[in-house]
Amino acid sequence: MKKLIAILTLTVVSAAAYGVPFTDVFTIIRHYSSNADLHVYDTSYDSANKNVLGSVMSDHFGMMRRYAKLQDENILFDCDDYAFTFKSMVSCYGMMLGENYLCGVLTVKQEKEFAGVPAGGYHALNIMLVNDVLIVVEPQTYEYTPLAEYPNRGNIIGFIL
Ligand SMILES: [Ca+2]
Repeated sequence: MKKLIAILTLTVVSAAAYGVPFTDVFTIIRHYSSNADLHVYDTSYDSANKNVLGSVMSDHFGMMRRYAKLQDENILFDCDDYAFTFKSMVSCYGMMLGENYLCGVLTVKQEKEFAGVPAGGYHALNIMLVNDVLIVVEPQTYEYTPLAEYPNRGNIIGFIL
């Protein structure tokens, strides 16, 4: 048992040191969303942890609140803008911490309700690698779930990583 723990620890450490090859990410995404368009811009990615995720959410929420105060309503700032600004915030944390965190924008045919967003029409939200698990994040409510359990995983149109 001790040996198994040591091997598992080494596996996690080596994944953290060298990153996750984009081909592995490709394979996982393809497993759940076989028809989605995939746009991948890096050869490998690092996994964030829950602390980074929490900090990104807190900073993103603060930024949204700060700029929303400047205008009563802007209907053009919608789901895609929330998703791209969230992705940008993750990139800023990656720059600060010297990591290449995986965070992408995904577009989906919203056939089922998720994280407070009702079914119907099309939607944009985020995918992120946290503790070596791909999760789907709703950047308007900050709820998230593993891609494996995301109710619209079969209706994803595209990913920009
Ligand atoms: Ca928009």
